[in-house]
Amino acid sequence: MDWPRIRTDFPILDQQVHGHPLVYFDNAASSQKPRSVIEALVHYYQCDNANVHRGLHELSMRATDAFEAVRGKVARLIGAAREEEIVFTRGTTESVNLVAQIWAQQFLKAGDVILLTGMEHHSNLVPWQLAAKRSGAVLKHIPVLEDGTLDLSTLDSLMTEQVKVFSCVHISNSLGTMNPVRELCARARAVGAMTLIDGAQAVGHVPVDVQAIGCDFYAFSGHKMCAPTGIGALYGRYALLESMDPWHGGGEMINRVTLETSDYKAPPARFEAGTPDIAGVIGLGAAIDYLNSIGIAAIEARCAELTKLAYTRMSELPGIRLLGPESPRGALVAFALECAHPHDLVEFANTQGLALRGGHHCTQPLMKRFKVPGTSRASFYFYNTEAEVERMMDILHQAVTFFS
Ligand code: 7TS
Repeated sequence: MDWPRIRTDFPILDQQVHGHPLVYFDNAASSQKPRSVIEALVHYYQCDNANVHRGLHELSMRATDAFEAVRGKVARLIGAAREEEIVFTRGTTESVNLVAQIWAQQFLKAGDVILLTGMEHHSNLVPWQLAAKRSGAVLKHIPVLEDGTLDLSTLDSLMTEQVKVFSCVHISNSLGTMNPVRELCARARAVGAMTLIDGAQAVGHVPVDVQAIGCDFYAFSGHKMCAPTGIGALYGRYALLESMDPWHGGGEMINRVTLETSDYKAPPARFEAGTPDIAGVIGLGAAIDYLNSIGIAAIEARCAELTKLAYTRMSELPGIRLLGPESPRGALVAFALECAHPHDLVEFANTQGLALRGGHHCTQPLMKRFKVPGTSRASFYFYNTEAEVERMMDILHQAVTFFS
């Protein structure tokens, strides 16, 4: 694969920051966008812009065709059985909230158990806390071991008939841990629980097959996989989506409306009230085409290479603590330096043109578990290079000298 050429597809990477070449290692927060995605947005607004679904004129039909074609692309990317199982949302957070509000309101009762893990992003934790409060259900968590993997020995006692919801992150944004989602979903299914996987760090990074995983719902965001911000999706098993009430009321989600009552369209339209983010969806489609042109397996292998190099080189730094399992791991390395607070380190790195992220990464309970106020995190995508990893190492060595 010609990775140096692929890198040139990302115009933003070719710039200086504070007099140094930009090294962008904050991909777990948001990825950069290739020219083809940017051009798809410009093309849509310059040539096809119109509202979808309602128009019989040419532009509306073009916009609708382009919009709806992306549903199939998403379905194929994540192995859904049919494209009607894909609901467009603003991203992972909104997808989880849809399920934690609508599914939970219909099917969760007082005393039921919602089983999560100790490494969930707040967006797969707080919505369930709200659902528990509303329903009287009880929250439980699979603990995280010192090596950053889940303590699966607790499953026999935790995965009981009372568990009605099991949800966990596919790849942890704070540890890099790749959870055995297929096995976990099988265990949850065996006790009759509904399953939802948070795939924010997985889609576009590793091959995802929701049918092989065997989950009921799968949530992800476009912006972490080369698509624009503000667009993502919720996969839901069709029978389940069909059994659910609508979420937002409004245009596009109804069949017939009287002053007193309405009846609702079948999924996915039932969950997509109002004018959607048409440009965002078209951008998501362009991102999927782009990623497929490289190949998700090749992307996974490239990210694993860069991550392994970074992990190995970073483990040589004096006073560093690396969090999460060495391998397998997602494309990130989170660490704590004895000599510097993460925010100070990230500010220091920024003066050298290096974009890291420091803080709790929206996983405060996990930081508490590891007894750190936060960590610094370098996260990679396929357009990063070995030379950038080496440049980061220079900067980290300088930081150790500076702060010690
Ligand atoms: N779940 C995981 C595992 C995530 O990493 C994130 C975002 C979300 C959910 C929420 O995604 P959103 O697109 O709805 O915001 N993670 C991060 C991060 O690690 N740094 O900034 C955002």
